Amino acid sequence: MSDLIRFGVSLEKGLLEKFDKYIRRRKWASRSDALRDLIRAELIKKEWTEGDEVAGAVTLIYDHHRKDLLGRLTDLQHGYQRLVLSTLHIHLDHDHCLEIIAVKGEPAEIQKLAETLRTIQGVKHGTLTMSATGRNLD
Ligand code: NI
Repeated sequence: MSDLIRFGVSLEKGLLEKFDKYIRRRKWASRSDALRDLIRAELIKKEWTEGDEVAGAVTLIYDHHRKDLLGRLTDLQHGYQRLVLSTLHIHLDHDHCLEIIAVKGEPAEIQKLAETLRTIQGVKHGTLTMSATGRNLD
């Protein structure tokens, strides 16, 4: 574990009250925990714009009856094999599938893959969860 360093933070009273309210609502145990998570969130944002390797997940909801779409999705994942770590397919109901594609690699390439996947005809919703490899977060 990294060495912990204590430091003082000066904030406007009103801003601190808002921050404490936010901390309670988000169920953080302390200001330190909240600051740590918020700093990491900012570092992750930076990794997605300036870094060379990130990790995340593409989540897709699509029409199960579109057999052409299934083929296209699989072809794309084979094409981007270096980025795709694993895929979880869930049959949501009679008509819908949920697919979670775990990805790791160069940020711009992952965003391109996510954009390509979520704009396939028949995909009803697609999101990219932008996370990190975890290496640069402490
Ligand atoms: Ni399915």
